[in-house]
Amino acid sequence: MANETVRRKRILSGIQPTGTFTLGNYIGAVRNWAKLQDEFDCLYMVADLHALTVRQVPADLRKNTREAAAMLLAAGIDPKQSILFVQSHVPAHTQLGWIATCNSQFGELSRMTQFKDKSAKHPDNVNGGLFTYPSLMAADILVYNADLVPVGQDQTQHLELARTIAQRFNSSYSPTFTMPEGYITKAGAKVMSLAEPTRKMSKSDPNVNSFILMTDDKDAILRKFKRAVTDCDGIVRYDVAEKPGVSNLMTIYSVFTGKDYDAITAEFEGKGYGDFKIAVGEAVADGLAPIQGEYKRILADKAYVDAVLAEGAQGASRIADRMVQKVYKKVGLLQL
Ligand code: ATP
Ligand code: LTN
Repeated sequence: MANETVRRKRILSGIQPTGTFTLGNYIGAVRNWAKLQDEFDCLYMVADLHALTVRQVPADLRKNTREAAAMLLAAGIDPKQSILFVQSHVPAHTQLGWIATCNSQFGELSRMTQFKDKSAKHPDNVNGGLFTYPSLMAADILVYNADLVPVGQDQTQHLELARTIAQRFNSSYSPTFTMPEGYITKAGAKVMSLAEPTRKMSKSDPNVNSFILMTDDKDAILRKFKRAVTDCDGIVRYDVAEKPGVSNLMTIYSVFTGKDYDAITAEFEGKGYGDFKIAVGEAVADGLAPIQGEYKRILADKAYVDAVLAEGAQGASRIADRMVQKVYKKVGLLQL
């Protein structure tokens, strides 16, 4: 990290190791993380503690955590520039998490749509962690005094709570936490399911045709786009309300080719959705190929990945431990 007299803005973000990343994770979050490294001091974490809010098979969670780290490296996170770590390796998160929970209101947590969605999806496991998840996420951010948090649109409500907690703590005690801002790019903040384009693309969707995985090969990518739900008017035009499926494909195509929506409409004028879908599939497959190559190479060297994570945990702890001490003192916990 650069050591400058004026502190660069700090960035923190996280992703859960609940499975292989989707194209939604990549476009909405991870793709931007790499780009921000030159301008900001960045901390990126694999949020394994958050993953425990739904049941996990221990061996799978371990594997997914290392794979998630490898994928972040493959997608361009440079450990020489940024701090890459696993959430559970930095105890300060849970330490500040408790303080954040005690500064979160029951009503605020009850209103969280992710809590409502996930409780509906797992009615047999509506656990306390699922409920207080946003307080832990607030601690993830506040423990580093992060200025910016690059995430997809679905995280805005959680970010708002982090701001509420920061504000509440600062006015109850004394100015302590930086007010974090969301960093949400316009295009691709919410990539939709290919099967149900009014719902978010999600790696935990049971329908494998609803998402593209970062590890999908070209055949799978082309096949999934070919099956993507569109509409029947046959015109490639951006209109989220009337044409959510086509608009979603246009967003994806735009991200991978740099073309704007008007140019895409012009490109496919007079052609059917068949040609359009093939073009989207090819652009995505070509765009993901280098990342997939890197991913394979990096994952083959587990010792390297683990060394990056060990160093990352140290770097992150250095910053976060200081904040926990400061906060513990302010709230009146006895210091010896
Ligand atoms: P799960 O299905 O397990 O809930 P998820 O696919 O929603 O997971 P997360 O780990 O919760 O993924 O999200 C990691 C990051 O990816 C977050 O910043 C989130 O906003 C972003 N993200 C997830 N899905 C999408 C999507 N469909 N479009 C844009 N961004 C997304
Ligand atoms: N809640 C996020 C993952 C996450 C995160 C964070 C994102 C955990 N802690 C801190 C940004 C900042 C998710 O489910 N997508």
